[in-house]
Parts: sequence; structure tokens; C-alpha cells
Amino acid sequence: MTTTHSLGQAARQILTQNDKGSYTIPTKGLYPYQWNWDSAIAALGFAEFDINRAWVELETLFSGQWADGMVPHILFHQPDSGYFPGPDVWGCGGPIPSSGIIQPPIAASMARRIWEKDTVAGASRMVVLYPKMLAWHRWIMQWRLDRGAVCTTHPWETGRDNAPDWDNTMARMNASDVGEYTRRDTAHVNSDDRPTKFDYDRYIKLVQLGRKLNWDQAALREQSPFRVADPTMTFTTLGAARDLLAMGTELGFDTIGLAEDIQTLEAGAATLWNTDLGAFDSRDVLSGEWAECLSNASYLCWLGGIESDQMMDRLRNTLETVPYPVPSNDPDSDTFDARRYWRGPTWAVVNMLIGLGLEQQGHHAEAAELARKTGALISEHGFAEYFDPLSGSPAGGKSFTWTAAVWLAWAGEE
Ligand code: 2M8
Repeated sequence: MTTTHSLGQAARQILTQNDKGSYTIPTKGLYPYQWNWDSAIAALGFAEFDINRAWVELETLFSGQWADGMVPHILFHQPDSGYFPGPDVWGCGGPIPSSGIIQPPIAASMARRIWEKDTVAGASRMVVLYPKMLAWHRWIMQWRLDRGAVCTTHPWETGRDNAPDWDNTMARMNASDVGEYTRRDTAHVNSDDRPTKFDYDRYIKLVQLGRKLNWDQAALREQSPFRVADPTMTFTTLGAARDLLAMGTELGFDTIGLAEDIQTLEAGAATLWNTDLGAFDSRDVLSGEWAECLSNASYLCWLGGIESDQMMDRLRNTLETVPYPVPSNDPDSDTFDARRYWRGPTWAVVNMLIGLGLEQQGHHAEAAELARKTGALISEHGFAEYFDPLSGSPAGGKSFTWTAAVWLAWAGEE
């Protein structure tokens, strides 16, 4: 039998194997670069056994920050032909070759947790990191708000690539002129577990549009057919704003505007409540339509410091009825697919973010239950990228950094 102790060793080994010195790749082959929110999670994992390395991870991420404050979703530190689309397709400037979009801004929230482990050492690292994190927060507030909710401009920004949240918006897009390209993901893993060609054509079409507009946010706001206010971006931005305010106040840094931003984002979070669905939902800004999707991101409300009795009832029900919760899509929905990436599978990483939010809000019993179930899933089925929520079977990449980090920082605790 595998013990908690040996799983801890295996998890540390995965982080070490995926460590490129100053940044960590999500997994070998499939994802050979530094991803934004994966890196923030990796930092939390490293903090369990090497706190200096945890800070280095975040420092490397922010070394790719653009002059306007944006922090890219991928930093292409070294060329690698195993991933598409690479830096030549994105055509971005910036200090390090990168993508032109963001990912959920959880870095500040992970930094707060790392800082709390050692506030003396953390203070000296945050002197440099805090203004960068604040600049990224301000960039989001400047460019991405709709009625106070935070919008995504590409499915990849939310990290929930092929979630059904985007189906209606994507169906309205014409990608017939996207041209020929060769996917690399399906060379690494089973194509039934990955997004479809229909979706991929639109992902690439949006990259082509961003490149044509030189990643100018004002032009993109005018011209892009994809602008969706979403729970992932809104709740993580809200949580990050609260964490920046807490750290900034404690450390005597600039907190100007953060309290007002929190109020704005709280009002924005309220605009994501879909009364008919009875859950936080995504909202297409251009058409005004709801996505009608209960996703695992709907449960990130607590990470954003937002309470909801209805979401709590749903969570308790999910914990009781789904064998390996929390599924990324409602198992009762027509769009549910137990294996296809963000259309049903359970992601340990999102479970941890939900759980950290529950703990922060004082819902200790539910947080502990979710951590226990996530820990059991990982110990039975390994450090996979994601899992079938009905059978628990592993899918996607193996020896995955964020699943290992989740074990170390949260799910593997006794
Ligand atoms: C997945 O996204 C990338 C694009 O960013 C891909 O499929 O190529 C998502 O699961 C995302 O959330 C994650 O950050 C990334 C790396 O693990 O992979």
C-alpha cells in the first residue's frame, strides 16, 4: 500500500523533475513552458519544502510582465517544437517571448499564503513582487471589466479551455479562414480527452485576431467576437484584490484604490448570479446571454470572499452524489462529458482553490471533506492532469505539477 509519506516523496519528485531551475513546466511533453496559474500553484507546493524556490517561481513569472502590467499566460523561455501555438504564432513583444493573453490571477493569493509561512523572509520578496502584482491587478481593472465582473477574451484565459461556458459564443464565430496548422497536444495524449477541432480553430482564430491588432486591448474590446464575463476571472481577481490589500496594509505598501476595486468586483460578482440556473454562471457580454453552466468555477465564490447559501447547498449535494467531486460540468447537463478536459472531469487544482476559499470563509467541515476526497482521488489514481468524476480514472498528462503541488500543500495533509 502507498503511504501518505511515500506519496509526499513522489509529489516532491514530480516538482523537482518538472523544475527547469527558475520555473516549473506543468508536465513533460504536453506543456513544455511556464504557465501562469500552474506556476502560482507550483510555488505553493514548493513552499512546503523549499520556500526560497517558491519565491523564485513567482519572481520568474513576473519577469515576463509586460510594460503595461499584463502578465502573460505562457512564457516561452526556451524554444520547444512539442507545443502549438508557440511564440511565432502569438507574435508578442514583452521581456520574454510570450502569449498575448492572461490566466486567472491567483499569484497574489498564493503569494499571501507563502508569505504567511515566513513573514520575515516573505516581506523582502514581496517588496519587489507586490508592485508588480498590483500593476497586473490594475491592468485587469482597466481593461477587462463589464458591470464590475471580469471578462475573458479567450477560452484559454480562464484555464477552462473547452468548458461549455463558451459554446454559444464560439458557435457564432466564423473560423473558416483560419488556415492549416498542426496540433501537438493530440500527439501526446488521447484526442478524445482533448478539445475538438471546431474549438481549436476558434482558439487559433482569436490568437490571429490578437496578433493582427498588436494585442492592443482597446482595439480588442472593439473588435473581438469573444468577451465573456466569467466566474473564474471574477472570483480570482476579487480574491487577489483582497489578498493584496491585506498584505499591502500589513507591510505598509501602496494600497490606493484596492478597497474601491473590491466593491466594484463584488458588484460584478453579483451580476454573474443566474437566478434560473441557481448558480454563478458565465455571461456573454456581446449577446447578453447566460451560458447556463454550473461549472467547478461557480464554486470559486468563497475564494473571492462571496457567500452563497445556494452554492453551499449545491456543494454539499455534489460532495454526496458525485463519486469523485468536483466535476467541471454538471453531470446532469447535456454537455457533460466525463473525459473531455473541462467538460466534465474533476481537476484537483480547482478543488484546492475551492477548498482554500471554504477555509478562508470558515466553512471548515466542507473544506476538510473536499480535501479528503481529493486526497483519496490522487492516492488511488496518481498525479494526473485531471480525472473522470464518475470512475476516478486518470486522464491527460501524467506526473503533473499542479496535482503534485495540491497534494503537498492541501490534499495530502493528515
Ligand atoms: C491547459 O491549457 C493549455 C492552453 O493554455 C492547452 O490546453 O494547451 C489548461 O488546462 C490550462 O488551465 C492550464 O493552465 C494549461 C497548462 O497546464 O493547460
